[in-house]
Amino acid sequence: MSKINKYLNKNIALKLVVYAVVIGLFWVKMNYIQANIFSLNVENANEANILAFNPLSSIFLIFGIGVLLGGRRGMFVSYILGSILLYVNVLFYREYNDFITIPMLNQVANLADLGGSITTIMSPGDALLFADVLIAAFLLFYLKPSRFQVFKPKRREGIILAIVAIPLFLINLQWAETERTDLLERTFDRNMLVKYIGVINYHVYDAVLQGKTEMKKTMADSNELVPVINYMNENKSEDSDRLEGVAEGKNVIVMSMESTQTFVVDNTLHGEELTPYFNDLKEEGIYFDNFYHQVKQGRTSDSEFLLANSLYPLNRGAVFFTHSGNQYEGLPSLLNEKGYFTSSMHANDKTFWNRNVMYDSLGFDEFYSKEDYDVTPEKSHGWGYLDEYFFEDSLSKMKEMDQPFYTKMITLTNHYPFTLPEEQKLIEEGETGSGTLNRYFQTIRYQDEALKKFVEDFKNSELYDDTILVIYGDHFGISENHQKAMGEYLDKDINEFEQFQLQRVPLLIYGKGIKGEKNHTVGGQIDLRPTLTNLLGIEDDNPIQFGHDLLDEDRRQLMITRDGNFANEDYVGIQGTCYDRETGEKLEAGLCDEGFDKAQEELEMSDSIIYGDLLRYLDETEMVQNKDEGSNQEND
Ligand code: GP9
Ligand code: MN
Repeated sequence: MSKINKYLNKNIALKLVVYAVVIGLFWVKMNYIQANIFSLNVENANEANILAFNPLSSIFLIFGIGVLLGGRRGMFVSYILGSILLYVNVLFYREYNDFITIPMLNQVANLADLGGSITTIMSPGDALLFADVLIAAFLLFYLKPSRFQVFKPKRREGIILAIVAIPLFLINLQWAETERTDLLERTFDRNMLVKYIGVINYHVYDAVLQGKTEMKKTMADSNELVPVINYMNENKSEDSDRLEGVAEGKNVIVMSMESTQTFVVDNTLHGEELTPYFNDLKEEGIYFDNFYHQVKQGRTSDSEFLLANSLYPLNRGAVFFTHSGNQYEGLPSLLNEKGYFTSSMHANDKTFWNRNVMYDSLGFDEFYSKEDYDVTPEKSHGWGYLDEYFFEDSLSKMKEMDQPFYTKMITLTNHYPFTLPEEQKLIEEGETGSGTLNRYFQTIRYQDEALKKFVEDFKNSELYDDTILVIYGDHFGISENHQKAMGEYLDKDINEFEQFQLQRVPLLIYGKGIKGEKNHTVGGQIDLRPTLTNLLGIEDDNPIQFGHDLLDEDRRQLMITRDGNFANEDYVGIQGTCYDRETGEKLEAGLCDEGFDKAQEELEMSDSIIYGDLLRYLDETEMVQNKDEGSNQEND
């Protein structure tokens, strides 16, 4: 009897060892990836420990499900699928410094184009990330020391594993809350989420979020718009007269410059200016040097969304894809009503970023896409039509347009991977440790030359007298993957604060009658629409806009990023840390509380509008509000 018992115990012990080693193997791998491949900004020992602990609950969960559904085979399938999931995240992270969201999966065609070739982000060493799969296979199927049974888990053991995952996750969450309270409720930053709950749990969280957001539209009703309208009324800046209507009745050209960051302006390489033409041009117009991009996963399309609606883009996916069917009160529609002919010009496939669909929702009359340009192989490179030819063709089109017109141009050549034909290289490559940054200097320099030709031709055309030109950068070109090289070039350490400040993009308003000035106001792309309508002297009857006219001297200076960070006149708040905006010095955290709260409030409100498609209730709600105001007056 005792012999049998001994035998059984030994087998149970072996089983536990196999469980422990297989779980341990996956744990080590996941830890390695989270700590060494992702850059999650671990700030102290507590965070490092949370990061090391957080894979456990998800491992118990996936192996538990595996065993429950298919015994040891099921466990092995979980091991393989888990490994693939981790690897997909590794590849995505290398390219985007971000984690995939479910809405992004609908954009695979776009993603493939965006990231260039997938082989460039894979490396032979990655095979090591799968070496453990072989060890796991051996342990699960072949390990059989003499007088022991091979590992044969019972299905109900799967339930036990999955149940153990629950307290493990609760411990994880409680622990994470010591660093960040209400983590799951108030975190927009995926890097932060992964740091605290781990990448696999993050995907579960993302799936729950997806379900919730899908519910929101179905459940939404017009009452939800009331607090939003009230918020807008409370936060409105007083109408300013500054430069109001100076461009009344004029045509508008808005030029979105691909991947153009402010750090290139007035900067040099090998003693040569990177943007010599823009540097001079900006002296003749209103140039903003504290203007930030506010995009997230939708990149250029997010910047277009900000401009058209003065709403924040989404934190997950590109709103151009996920909510193109919503009702909007886009700037193009407004301008149409005021007699403008509105168009967008971009020599890429019209389906890219779902533009052909979304542009209709925003109210554009026309979209001049690739098929409307004389795109030939000789005039193309990399992403397609070279900027110089795009500019040339676009100007000819404008000369034929009905006036007044509003047209948005989007350049393309200065896009990752930043390559150029030999003849178009006007400056030597950079000499930093990053090929990407080194080439970026060349494409930036090229773009400036193309701009010069365009603006000079524009100035010599009849359009000049009646047109204002607004030039802005759409988003960063150099990601934080290249921080070290950036530090070499700028000759400073690129810390969290500097990285934040690198998200500034140029903004210039230029045209006859507009006097040159340097404007230091802190703002972002969300402010473009109210700035433009003020210049055009147009009454904008859409009450739901988060932006504040950049030209208004009493404006609220607050720029909120999609991650819930912010910059205002005095501070920059990044993930709970407060900095002096001028010096970059770390300050007492409480000073930024107000900014963080405001950021949270506005982002949530903007999300509720998009997820609930609330603008469809605008007319109804305003009618009710007006009626209320009317009856109040009667009572007075
Ligand atoms: C593509 C162009 C570039 O049409 O707008 O897209 P991006 O990668 O910058 O979002
Ligand atoms: Mn872009």
